[in-house]
Amino acid sequence: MLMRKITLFLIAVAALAFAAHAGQLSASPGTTTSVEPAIANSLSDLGTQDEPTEQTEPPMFNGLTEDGVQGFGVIIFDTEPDCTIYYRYVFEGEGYSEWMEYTDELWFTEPGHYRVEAYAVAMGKTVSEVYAYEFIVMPIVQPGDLNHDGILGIEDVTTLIDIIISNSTTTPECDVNQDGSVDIADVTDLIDYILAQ
Ligand SMILES: [Ca+2]
Ligand SMILES: [Ca+2]
Repeated sequence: MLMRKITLFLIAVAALAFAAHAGQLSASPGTTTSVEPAIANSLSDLGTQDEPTEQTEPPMFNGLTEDGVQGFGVIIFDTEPDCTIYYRYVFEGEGYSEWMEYTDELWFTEPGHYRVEAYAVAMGKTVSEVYAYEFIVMPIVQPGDLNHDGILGIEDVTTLIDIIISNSTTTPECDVNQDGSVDIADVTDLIDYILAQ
């Protein structure tokens, strides 16, 4: 029996809550990397097999996001209907997850770097190469929310004052009025905003 060759497409979509940033995303199909596909003798082997790929080239960065993207959904398409897709992912280089059966789009919201890999199995045999997609989920920066609790409050004011007085390293959240510098005007603007809430 001739083995069908199946192509997978890994497509990324932006988080719904921040769809306004979707224009910054690259939605190009996943690019094949030069790896040897896994050969699974049966579906039941998949959960226990050794990591089936050996990277022979640097990873392809084909889905890098821009600032302000809070989450990434990955949808995996195949070119044949009768296959099972398996995927795994690695977050911040901390090691791969187990291979898991793909049933629905995947969502990743924790800020950091992700690599998702997928391949297809039909009739107990691997029928595709391993396709990969990489992306970075960036945290949303709310000016003034220095402690990242989602609220503008007195703790943010005191932290901002401390940073300015001690000349500590600033973060993007410190620039409350978004004028490119961090100074006392940001403190007063933050206080004004809190009082007006
Ligand atoms: Ca806060
Ligand atoms: Ca400022």
